[in-house]
Amino acid sequence: MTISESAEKMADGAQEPQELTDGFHLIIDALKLNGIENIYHVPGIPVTDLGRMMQAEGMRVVSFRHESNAGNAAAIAGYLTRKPGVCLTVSAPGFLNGLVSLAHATTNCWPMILISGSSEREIVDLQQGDYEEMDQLAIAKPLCKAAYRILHAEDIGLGVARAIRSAVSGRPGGVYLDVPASLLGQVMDAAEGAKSLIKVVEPAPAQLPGPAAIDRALDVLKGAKKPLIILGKGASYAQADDVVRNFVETSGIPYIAMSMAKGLLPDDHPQYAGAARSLVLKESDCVMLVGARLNWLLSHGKGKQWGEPHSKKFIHIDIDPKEMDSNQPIAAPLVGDIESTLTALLEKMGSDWKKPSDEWTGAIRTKVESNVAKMAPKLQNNNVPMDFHGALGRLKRVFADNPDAILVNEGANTLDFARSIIDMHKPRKRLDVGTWGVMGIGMGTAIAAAVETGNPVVAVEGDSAFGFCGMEVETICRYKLPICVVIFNNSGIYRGTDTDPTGRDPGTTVFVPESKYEMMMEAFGGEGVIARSPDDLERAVREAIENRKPTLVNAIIDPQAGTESGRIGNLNPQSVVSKKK
Ligand code: ADP
Ligand code: TZD
Ligand code: MG
Repeated sequence: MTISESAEKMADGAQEPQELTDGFHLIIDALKLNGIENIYHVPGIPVTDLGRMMQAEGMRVVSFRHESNAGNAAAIAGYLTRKPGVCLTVSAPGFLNGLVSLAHATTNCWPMILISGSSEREIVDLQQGDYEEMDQLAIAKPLCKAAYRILHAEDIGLGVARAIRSAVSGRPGGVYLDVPASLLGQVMDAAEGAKSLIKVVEPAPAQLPGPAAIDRALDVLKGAKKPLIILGKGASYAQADDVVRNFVETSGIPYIAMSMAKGLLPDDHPQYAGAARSLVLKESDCVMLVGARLNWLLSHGKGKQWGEPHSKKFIHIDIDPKEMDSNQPIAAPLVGDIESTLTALLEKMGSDWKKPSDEWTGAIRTKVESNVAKMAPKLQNNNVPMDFHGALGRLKRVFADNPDAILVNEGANTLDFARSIIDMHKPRKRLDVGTWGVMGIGMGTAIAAAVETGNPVVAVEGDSAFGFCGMEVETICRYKLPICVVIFNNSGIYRGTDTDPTGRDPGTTVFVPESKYEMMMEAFGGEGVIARSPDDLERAVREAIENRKPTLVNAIIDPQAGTESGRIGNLNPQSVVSKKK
């Protein structure tokens, strides 16, 4: 029924005046009914009023300057909360800007819903040239886990419920929800509307491997002389922190943590073998993957790094059966959720589980200690200009004293060095570029981290990485968020030293030297600081965490300090021809 039809009906006096609801309010009610309170948004036709009404109805609506940042915020909100993070955009260009983050969420197995307004279906489908015309549903479909369009107000409850369940059940991922402009204005009886909403019951049901799979895995573990556990961000996403810790400690098996799983158990845990990574990957004879894929980040489980030729046995816990045998044969697949699976393993392990030999754990401890000792003096340097070690050595101390602060991290050298130098002490405190290594996640991630947790956030950003999302410092100031952005300013991508061989232009990877990024924060009322020494840097970041004011620290790093592509330079293709020259 349209608004004028319902008004006519009321004027006729054929019925008592009806209480009405509309598409706008049904969407809001459906989201709120399912516990979704935060929206990451860029306004415009046809969703401007939807954003306003969401705010008026008590939702927290954070308006961004660019949809890619709003989308990255929603993606990480999903990771942090196990509820879909919601990004709300306009049609065609706004939708496309949000799409990279939807694909990023899907790739990382994080629940997210991208809600985009869309234009008149009849005109779009006949390609008659509507305002922001685009067949968004068709474009989104291959890039996310599921995509739906809602055409009728009475289907909004169902559409939102399907989106939520698709995003969080099984392997989580991104969902696209297409909301045509005409849907928002559709009206229906308020009581009928309320009845049409669905509160999703158990959106992410437990999944248990059968008893035979548990026995098989324990047999493989018992046969291992040099076992290793690898914790991935699926394990930190699962929020089964106590069970994970109990399993690791009961088994006595050394473990390493993938980037975002750092801190799931504190990085100073005696079983943590992070500083002996090369040794454990090479020498282990049995590897148990817990919410981590054997993708490029683990060299697909093969090659020199893994001590190939090897006959390692793999045990793999993952909620997605298709992940098994994707790169290496899995001797003991455990298809299930991490909490249920580890609980089932623990029950059968009992209290007299035989821990790995002192020979294995002792060799790892020795290696960890010698590597840590080797690194220590580098981390204490007070060089000016700063290098990565001197700067990060100080930030390591700051995080040790502020274990609840959230570290957001992107860049190449800035990412790789920070990952190995800064210890994390609590779960889900390290948020970074994820599986794709996307530059520009920083500001959206920092904003969502502050909004979802209320904790102070320190975003350690390569100067290039920051450039992809830097305008959101205005958003940080506008919402007065406790975020300290630290730019590792080496005046370029990897290094600030490239030149154009023809002498005409700047080299392709360099920026204006020593750009004054701190002025960007000052422009919007935040604190801007230049740090030239490790002392300056440490002081400024401690102060920002303490006073929770939006702050940008421009940390000047030696332009020569970095290496090409950080630690993954080996992935660059080589030109034989230009080498010859
Ligand atoms: P990392 O990059 O840290 O190695 P990945 O993103 O590669 O981690 O792997 C995460 C894995 O965790 C995915 O394969 C995903 O299916 C899985 N996963 C996500 N949530 C759960 C869960 N609750 N239980 C089990 N596996 C999960
Ligand atoms: N575009 C996107 C969206 N993601 C990317 N990963 C890249 C481009 C390519 N890229 C990297 O992989 S790292 C990087 C780019 C542009 C920037 C590295 O420079 P930085 O860090 O200043 O951020 P360091 O500390 O100077 O190495
Ligand atoms: Mg740089």
